[in-house]
Formats: sequence, structure tokens, C-alpha cells
Amino acid sequence: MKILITGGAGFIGSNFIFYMRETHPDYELVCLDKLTYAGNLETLAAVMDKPKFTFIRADIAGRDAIYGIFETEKPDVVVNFAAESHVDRSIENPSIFLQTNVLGTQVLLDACRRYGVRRYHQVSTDEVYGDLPLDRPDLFFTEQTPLHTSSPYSASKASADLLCNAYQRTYGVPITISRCSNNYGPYQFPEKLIPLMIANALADKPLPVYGEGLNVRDWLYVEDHCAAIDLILEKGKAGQVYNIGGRNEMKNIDIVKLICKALDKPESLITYVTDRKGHDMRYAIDPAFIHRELGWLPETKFADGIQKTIRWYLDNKSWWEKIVSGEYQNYYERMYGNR
Ligand code: NAD
Ligand code: TDX
Repeated sequence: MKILITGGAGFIGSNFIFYMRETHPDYELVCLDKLTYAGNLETLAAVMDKPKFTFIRADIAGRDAIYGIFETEKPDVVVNFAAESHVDRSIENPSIFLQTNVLGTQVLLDACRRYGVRRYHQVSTDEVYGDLPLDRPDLFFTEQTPLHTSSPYSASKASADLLCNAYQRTYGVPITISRCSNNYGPYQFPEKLIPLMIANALADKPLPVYGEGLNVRDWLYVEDHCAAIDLILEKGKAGQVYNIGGRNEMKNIDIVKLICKALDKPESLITYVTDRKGHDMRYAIDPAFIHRELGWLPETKFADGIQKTIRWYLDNKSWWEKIVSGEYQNYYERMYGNR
């Protein structure tokens, strides 16, 4: 079995590579990544020279290069993690989101159609469903919830999902789609809520909470997401969408306070800043279908996962300090300088 993993130098993709090497040591894994600001080869250092692992630098939207890779590597399965993934960046500049997330997905689907694969799996997000109101805790996203996007990021991810469905129905490409809630864990880029707050708190810098901090996200430990994708590849049905979530809803402000407490930092670091434009209020996945169909359940409780994650950022300062001091700083200035 040979799996082509796109976006494998990013947060979830790299965790997926580590998970699959543990769980299926006989599989051959080919990681394809453009190495944008979010891709970091240092993350893959431990597997780089290992047998049954190959790294190829390429852009999923580059048709000729992608066809060439399919021709030489002949993957059985493709798992597409490659994406521009940060909502705030999509609000600043949507173009690259359409280029990578929509056109890049199309190129991969065309390659699958042309060269044939056993499965193409699209890693999507709960954000394609839009948001839920805070005063209706009885409502959840199911696989039947209509797509209703808010940000250029979520619109690009929803477009990619629709293309996957079209390629299944029109050309018979065997696709599956997973829509997961917010992930956290090791190797998450420190522009996202949890690692950003950990990094800032450790530097005694302000903790920028958008609006009133009352927005709710449904947090899942990254390894549980990886396990769900593995199950979908093994037992999932072509053409099917699977929602993945931990039934673990938290207000942003409570997460930030928890991080302050764990790091023994004062809550006075918390600074309320201008809200994100079009900010989604609440995400909440109903994971009943994947549980019923494939037997998936999350294994890591949030209380344990967040402590493990904070420990990891304390033990791996060199990984994220290099990032925080580099290009990311310019972005940080643009995003938070006058907020
Ligand atoms: P990330 O930003 O950490 O990593 C993305 C990776 O894709 C990087 O390594 C980057 O270099 C690579 N990449 C970007 N553009 C590329 C291109 N044109 N060609 C090849 N590689 C390219 O993102 P992440 O948080 O690991 O998210 C991975 C996937 O999971 C994304 O598709 C995202 O939409 C989805 N997702 C993320 C979350 C979350 O909470 N992080 C939740 C649900 C779904
Ligand atoms: O500085 C911040 N302050 C703040 O209050 C940041 C970076 C975020 N926030 C808020 C915005 C959100 O309500 O925290 C919440 C989480 O923000 P992000 O970490 O940016 O994640 P989110 O926008 O929820 O999107 C994430 O989950 C779904 C991923 O980035 C997406 O790739 C995934 O699809």
C-alpha cells in the first residue's frame, strides 16, 4: 500500500505521517508539500531518511509536476491535507486560498482520474457548515447539514468538497470526505489560538482574544483525527462524508484562562481586541455517524490532551521559537499591530 500524503509538512499532515508509520509500518508513505510559511521540514526530521518514506516538494496546483509524481510514484491512495488553513489570512487575502484549496484539489482529482487510485480522501472542516447560535445548544452539524460558509477559507474548503462529489458522480473517482472540528496538539503553527496563546504567555506578551471571547469551538486532539482518517481509508464507503468531532465544546476565553493557569501566568495578560470579521459563533459536530458506521470514538480527553500539548510546547521551544522570530513576525505585526 502506497499513500500520497499532501500537506504532510504541516500540523495535521505530519501527525498523520507519524501515526501511520506507527500503525501501519508496512505502508509506503510519500509526502508531497509545497513548504509554504506553514510547512516545516524540521517537523519531519525524524522520518526523513527512514525507509518507506519519501518527501517531494511540489505545489498541488502545479498540474505538470503533479501528473509527473502520479506517474512515477503510482500511489494507491491519496490523502489531501494540503491547504491554506488560517481563517484570518483568508480574510486578508483570499486569492491563494482559492488557488490552493480549490484549484489544487481539482488538479489532484484530475490526476486521480487520469492515473487511477483506490481512494482519494479530502480532509475538510466543520467550517463548511457555517456556525450555530449560542442559545441553541441542542443543534449540531450532521452530514446532512447544508453547506453555509462564512469566510473565504471556509468557502474555498466547501468548493473543494463539492468538486470531490462532482468527480465521484461524474467520473467515478472513489472519494471520501471528512469534516473535522478544531484540532490541537504538537506541531500546530503558532498563529492558531492554542499555540499562539502558549507562546505569548511564555513570553509574557498580551493574549489577544477576539471580541468577548465567547465563541465556541469543538476541540479534538490531533491523533484522534488521524485515527479517524485511517479508519475511513480502511472501512469507509466511497462517496461518503464523515463528520469527526470530540463533543468537546469550549469558549475561547475559557481555553485562554486554562492556558494562563497551566503556565502560572496572570489573566491580566488577556487583552480583548477587535473581533474577526464574520466571526463564526459556535461549531459543534455530531460524530454519531462515524461512530455507528466505523466504530470511531475519540480517545484523548481534553483535560489530558491540553496538558500534553502545553508540555510539548514547553519541551520543543526551538521548534516554534524559530517560527515566531521569522516571517511570522511580519504577519503578527500586520494582524495585531493596530488591532
Ligand atoms: P497547516 O497550515 O498546518 O498545514 C498545511 C500544509 O499544506 C503545510 O505544510 C503547507 O506547506 C502545505 N501546503 C499549502 N499549500 C500547498 C500547496 N499549494 N501545495 C502543496 N502543499 C501545500 O494546516 P493544518 O492545520 O495541518 O490543516 C491540514 C488540513 O486539515 C487542511 O486541509 C485544513 O483545512 C484541514 N483542517 C484543519 C483543522 C485544524 O483545526 N487545524 C480542522 C479541520 C480541518
Ligand atoms: O489570536 C487569536 N485570538 C482569538 O480569539 C486567534 C488566532 C484566534 N482567536 C479565536 C478565533 C476563533 O474563534 O479563537 C478561535 C480559534 O481560532 P483559530 O485557531 O484561528 O481556529 P478557527 O478559526 O476556529 O479554525 C480552525 O479550525 C477549523 C483551523 O484554523 C481551520 O483550519 C479548521 O478548518
